[in-house]
Amino acid sequence: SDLFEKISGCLLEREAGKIQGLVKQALDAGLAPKDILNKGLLAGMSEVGVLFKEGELFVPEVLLAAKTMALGMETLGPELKDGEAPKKGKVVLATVKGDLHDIGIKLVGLMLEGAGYEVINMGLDVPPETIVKAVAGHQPKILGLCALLTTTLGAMKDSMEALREAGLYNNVKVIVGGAVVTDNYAKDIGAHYAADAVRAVDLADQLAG
Ligand code: B1M
Repeated sequence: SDLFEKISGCLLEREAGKIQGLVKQALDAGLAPKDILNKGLLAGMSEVGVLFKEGELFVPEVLLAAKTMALGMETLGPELKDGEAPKKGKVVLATVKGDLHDIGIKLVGLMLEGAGYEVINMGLDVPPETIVKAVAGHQPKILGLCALLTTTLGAMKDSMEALREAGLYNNVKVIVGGAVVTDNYAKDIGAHYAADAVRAVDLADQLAG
């Protein structure tokens, strides 16, 4: 459908005012929410990433693209949930200290909610001590951590160490993800790795079950 192209184009052009109308149009046209996400929003964001890397887009433009993406996800979010999912327990999510990328973790949160988890998203740039407090306070089954920068991987490890020091490591299963995270890195720091939001839900189901 050319609506997918219009949606990804809207992200590239950073037309924040138009995205919600387009997503709604796609939903009304009967397109599957998952396709709207993958072929529209995520396809657009990945092109933005390429242009950013090549130096053709700059931070303020990418921020606007991210804002556009967030608005699109707001409209799409309720449609990604399948109404009567069973209640599966709590998940605490955070993007680690120093890292200002929060679109991926929001997406992971949406999918987990859709699958029946109660999601507490602590947002971005969350220091280890705040993560520890959230785990102690909410006692979630799962803690999900996200890092998108090579320079913030260390903060992910620090968060795991803080969890151990607080004696909470054995109380919660930790899932980590984000562009720079690998399966090996996850193992090194004592966590489980999910490559994308769909796999994060599968893994949560395995670990929480
Ligand atoms: Co930044 N940025 N950025 N950026 N940015 C990247 C990550 C980068 C790869 C771009 C590039 O160079 N090609 C690069 C990192 C390189 C590296 O370190 N290896 C980069 C850089 C360098 C930077 C700055 C340093 C740029 C600068 O200032 N010079 C700066 C750092 C700021 C900081 O964090 N301290 C910066 C800033 C920004 C913005 C603020 C402008 C903006 C973020 C806005 C926001 O999030 N609110 C931004 C964006 C948007 C991007 C790109 C273009 C897109 C990221 C995104 O939202 N993707 C990105 C390029 C790229 O990734 N190709 C880039 C869509 C999202 C759905 O995907 O987050 O990967 P993602 O999530 C995926 C999976 O990773 C996984 O599931 C999701 C999909 O299913 N996943 C998990 C994520 N979290 C998970 C957790 C899980 C499981 C799976 O379990 C808990």
